Order: sequence, then structure tokens, then C-alpha cells
Amino acid sequence: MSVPPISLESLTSTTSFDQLLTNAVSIGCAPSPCGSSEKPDDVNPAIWEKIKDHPCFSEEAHHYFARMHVSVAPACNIQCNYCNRKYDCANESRPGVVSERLTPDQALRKVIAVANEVPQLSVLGVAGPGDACYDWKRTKATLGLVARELPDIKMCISTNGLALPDHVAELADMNVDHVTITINMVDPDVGAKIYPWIFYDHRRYTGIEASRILHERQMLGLEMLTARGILTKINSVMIPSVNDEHLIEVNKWVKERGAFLHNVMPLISDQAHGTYYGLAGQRGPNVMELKALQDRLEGGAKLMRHCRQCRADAVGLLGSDRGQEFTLSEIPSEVTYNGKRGAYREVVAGERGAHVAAKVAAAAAVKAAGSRKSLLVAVATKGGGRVNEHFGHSKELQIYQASPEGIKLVGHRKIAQYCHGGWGEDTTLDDVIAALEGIDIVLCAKIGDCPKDQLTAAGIRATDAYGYDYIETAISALYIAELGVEPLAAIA
Ligand code: CLF
Ligand code: SF4
Repeated sequence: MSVPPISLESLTSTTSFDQLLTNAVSIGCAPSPCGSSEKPDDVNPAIWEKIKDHPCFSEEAHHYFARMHVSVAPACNIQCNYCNRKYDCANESRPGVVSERLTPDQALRKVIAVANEVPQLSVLGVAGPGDACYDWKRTKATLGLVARELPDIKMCISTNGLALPDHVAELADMNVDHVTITINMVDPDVGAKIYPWIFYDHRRYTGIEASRILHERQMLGLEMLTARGILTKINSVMIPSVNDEHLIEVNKWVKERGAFLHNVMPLISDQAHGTYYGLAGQRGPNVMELKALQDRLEGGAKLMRHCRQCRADAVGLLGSDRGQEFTLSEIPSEVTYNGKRGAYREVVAGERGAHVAAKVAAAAAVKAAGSRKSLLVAVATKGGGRVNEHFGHSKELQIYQASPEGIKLVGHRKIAQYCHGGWGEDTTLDDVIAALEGIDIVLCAKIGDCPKDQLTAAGIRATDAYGYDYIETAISALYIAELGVEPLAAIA
């Protein structure tokens, strides 16, 4: 097992600035004067500048950087059959859910408070709980206030697209570089099964006409953003038997219109949410169905596979929401930005070059092995691109695929936390095993004999032999060992 690297172990969701910087200095991780060395060779430099700190637009950045959403836009101009914004639960992570709505001034206070406490913060997103473009006055006021006070934070919005064409020019003027449009169909017949109504141009439309208008506005908005060089991500909700096959067509349309990323997300449907689909018993796809569709879409518009389907008030690294720490009642009425986040960026810039080099070497090693074997690996990580979380502490595992094409992140699986203060729950482990369907091996920083043996009995091997290594380095070593080139001594 490798020795824990202090700097990367520091990149957890709750580390203070002082701890972070002290640790970085103690291992000689000197701030880099220029972060350019970490740019992957296949990425255009201008695009890289836009995405390198954005945890959603760059899979690599999500290991280091965090987003926060401010819930300033409650109004919406359409109805989706999967949405009910009245429902809230502190443990519920899905779009549309918030615990409190904010005015633009309150949002600014919250952004400053988070920026002072969360070194990883790099992006501010307006993602509802309604529609950022329909509730434009509040969205614009918030983005303007934050841009003035914290100019180094990237701005990002998420919209259903209906009102988007009306605001593209202002988005460009405000230097908003990242826009997400939720596009679930390009055929109004399919749309009519997803959207019961829209409100457009002072009137309400229903049925196929509603979806035709929505579709035309979405395509127009996408084309306008592309023409202005604003990066777009298309979110599509995969709804089995409604639009799952159709998303192949959606992927083609958005690629032709310049979308930067396509993010296919599973429908979240539960009767308790009170949505049309939840009440009607419409199911979401299981993890293997989602992966199968995403695999079919490879080669089209580039896929995002690390989305966590965030709440509209989410805060922190993707997958570890700290929103509950920053409710308005916890934030002083006067907050001043302490400007310390720059130091964190310098530490990361020094680290990322090494990580990218390790990724390239790991992918080359897997390809050079010359095997047709494919391996699905579940990784316990709390950030920094390392295998650095104990199995028993994990609430989600990141899923990587090693194959003749190299190593890539293909998703994540939520799991129940197995370990509670030193003891593990067997019933929890049954749920974890069920959530790991199709997984060959679990990689983690530490695992006890008991859960390891039970996983093995269920056909899922687990090892902590590569704890604290870079994820890709660990996976390439595993892959090669699996081929019998080297012994796989530490695997159960
Ligand atoms: Fe937020 Fe969305 Fe911007 Fe990211 S989230 S507005 S692009 S800053 Fe990211 Fe969350 Fe997935 Fe959205 S993981 S739901 S894709
Ligand atoms: Fe809900 Fe967003 Fe759909 Fe509006 S566009 S109904 S907020 S999911």
C-alpha cells in the first residue's frame, strides 16, 4: 500500500484553509506559478480555460472543485411530469428540491460565506428550484452581485430552454460561460408524454403544440449559445418506455448544434414525491439500463457520466452536499470575502499535472496489455483523484471501466454507509451488494475482513492494496494483474 499523500488527503469536503495550506507546504507541494501543465493534450486551450475548474463540465475537475447552487429562481414556465417543487427532504438529492428560497442579496451573503469556508468552490450555479431564464430578474440580479464581489467564480445556469433565446445576449454580456439546457425530446409526440403544458408568450399551451414550441425554442437557444461560444451541456432525463430509445436521436440533434456535453440522467420517481410519474408508477431505469444507453451513445455528443443530480441548493464537491451547513440562520448578517480560495487553486495546479501524467501512463499501460478484457471497478474516494476513502465510510462509489479503449469514469453508485462508529450492519451490506450489480472489484483505502469476505461470497472482490494511489494508476495495475501478467496477491 502507498503512503497517504498529505496534500491529496487534504482535499476532502470539510478541510479548512489553514490545514490545507500547512499540509501542502509540509510535503513540498509548492504553489505552481502556472497551472497550464495539467491540460490534457487533446483539449483546445481556450476550452480548457473555461472548463478546467468546472466540476460538471470537466470530469477531471470534479475531483478538485466544488459548485454551489443558490435557490433564487422559484418560478417555472413549464410542467414536467417528473417534477414537484413542493417536496423537500434534507436527505433528498434531486433537481428542484430546496430547503429555503433566497433573494439575490441573501444569495450573495451565502456565496461569500461558502467561499470563505469551502476552498474548493469554483462555480456558482442557478438551477432553480424553478427555471433560471423564466425567473430572469432574480437570476440576473444574483449573477451580477456575485460577479462584482467574487469575480473569480464561474457563473453557470440551468434552464428548460423555453425562455432561453430571450436572454442569450445578456448571458454573453455577463460572461456566463456555461449553460445547461434540459432536453428530453426532439419529437413533440414524445414530448407530449413528458410535458402536460407550457406557458409561453402570455398563454398556456398543452399537448403536442406545447412540446413543438418547447422543442423549437430549445434548439434556437442552443444554436444561439453555440454561435456566441458559450459552452452548453444538455441534460436529458431517461424515462423507460417514454424517451429512452429516443435519446439517441436527441444526442444526434444536440451534437449537430454544437452541444459540448450530453448528460443522460436516470428518472427519479417515487410516489412520495407527488409527481405525475411517481403517482402513475412510472419507473426510472436501473443502473445497468442507464449504463447500456450511455454506452450506445458513445461516439456521439461527448457524454457526462459524473452527474449527481443535485438539489437546487447543493453546496460542495459533487456527491458530498454541505448545503445544510449554510442555511441563512447560520450565516452572519454581515460577511466579507476573505479571498483565501486562490491559495487552494495554486495547490491544485501543482498537483494536477502529476495526476494527468499518471492518467496518461495508466491508460497507455491498459491499452498496451493488448487484451479484450473489460473490468468494472467501484472506487471509494473523497476527492483528489485518489483511492482515499474507507469502504465502511463510503456513501457512494465511483465506477470506472478498464477496457482495450483505456480507463474511463462511467458513473457512480449510491450505497448505504456500512460502518457506524466501528461496527458494520450485515443488512446494510446486503443493500450495498445489491447496488454493486455488475461490479468486478471494489477499490478502497481500507476494508475489514468481514465485509470483504461477504463481498467475495457475492462475487465482488475488494482490496485496499492500492489505497491512496491515483485511481487510474490503481486500476491499470489491477487490470494488468487480472491478465496474469503480475500476481494479484492482495485481492481476496
Ligand atoms: Fe450546477 Fe448544473 Fe452548473 Fe453544475 S450541477 S447548474 S452544470 S454548476 Fe452538475 Fe449537479 Fe449534474 Fe447539474 S452534477 S445536476 S450537471
Ligand atoms: Fe420542474 Fe425544472 Fe421541469 Fe420546471 S423545468 S417543471 S422546475 S423540472
